[in-house]
Amino acid sequence: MKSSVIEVLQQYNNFTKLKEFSEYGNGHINDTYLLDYEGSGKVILQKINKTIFKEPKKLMENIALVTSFLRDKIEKNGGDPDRETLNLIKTKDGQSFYEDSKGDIWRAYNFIADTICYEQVTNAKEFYESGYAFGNFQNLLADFPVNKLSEVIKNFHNTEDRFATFKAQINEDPLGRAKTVKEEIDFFLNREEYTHIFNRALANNEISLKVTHNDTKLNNILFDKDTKKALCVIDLDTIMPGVAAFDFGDSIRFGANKGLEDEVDLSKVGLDIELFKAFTRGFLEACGKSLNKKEIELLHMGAIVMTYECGIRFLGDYIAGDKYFKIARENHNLDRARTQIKLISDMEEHIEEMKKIVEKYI
Ligand code: ADP
Ligand code: GN1
Ligand code: MG
Repeated sequence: MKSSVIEVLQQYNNFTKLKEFSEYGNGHINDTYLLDYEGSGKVILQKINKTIFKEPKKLMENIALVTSFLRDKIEKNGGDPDRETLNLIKTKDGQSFYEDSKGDIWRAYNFIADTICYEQVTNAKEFYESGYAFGNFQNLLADFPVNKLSEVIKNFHNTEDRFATFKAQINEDPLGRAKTVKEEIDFFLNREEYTHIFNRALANNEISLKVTHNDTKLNNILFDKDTKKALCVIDLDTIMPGVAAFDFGDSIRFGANKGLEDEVDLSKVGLDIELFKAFTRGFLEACGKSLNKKEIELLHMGAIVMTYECGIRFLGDYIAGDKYFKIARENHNLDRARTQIKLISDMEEHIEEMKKIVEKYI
């Protein structure tokens, strides 16, 4: 075990009485460990990626505020706050994180037992559940004081800004990779119009900013293993003011894909319209009342724009030399970018159908 981990374990009561310690989960960003120790339950220990999160202490302030707000709400609504929200474990000094001697920030959460975390949807009911959970998450936080939240990654879902970064990455091209992926680059450059849709709608006050999750992948929800109901929304690093259609859209991008995000066989990748329908129903049953007509009308465009944005992030990172997203194999980010391209093409073919599905809820 690394010395930094040993140093961290010493900051918490009992954590050194370890029975088990292992790397855990499939996140692309943080280092996540599962630990099991004598005398009590399991714990999720995470080192925050400080290359990505430049102000990890502010991020931890956000999470401490949001989780305690959610705890109170869930308790008031008669739910189980130990299982329906993340709960930070305090250090011996009563802090919600620990800064180690290298300046890395660590946090510990209660492990939520008897849950399943899916990488791919197995049936429409499950995806309906996930839509309801992310919609409800927005609802629970609707009266959270937004001004208390720090913007942990500036311009996180500003697609115009992401596009500018993408073009800069192509120009810099430190490894000479750009010429090998010209077709993929052109696919995105030819669709620049997508980058303006939401900035324009915000500037015209047609839609508004809400407290959103901003990283609504299926594997950021824990499902109850017995009831198969969505239980807890996790990965709260990117909670910030955002656009409802982006939470909707990122879920569709990941979960309504017939294939995995990094599937190499592109014939397996495409939009599953039944899953799109199921998620839309769940999401809008939970938060439809708080959205105006335009916000509902733009939901399906949120799916295209989020897939586009993620595509330029994956391709840009491939060109830049895989600096941002964790990779497990050569060309991993390129494979991910290609699935996004296939998915966008498929969504473009089904755009009228997607539009009709969301418009039923206006
Ligand atoms: P990343 O930002 O790297 O995606 P996450 O916070 O999503 O990190 O955690 C990675 C994985 O760890 C999750 O997908 C989930 O499987 C698991 N996980 C995280 N927190 C908990 C928890 N409190 N209880 C059980 N599993 C968890
Ligand atoms: C990252 O942390 P994780 O794996 O849930 C990324 C998201 C991307 C996603 C693509 C902070 O999410 O924005 O959409 O990968 N998170 C951050 O899979 O950049
Ligand atoms: Mg995650």
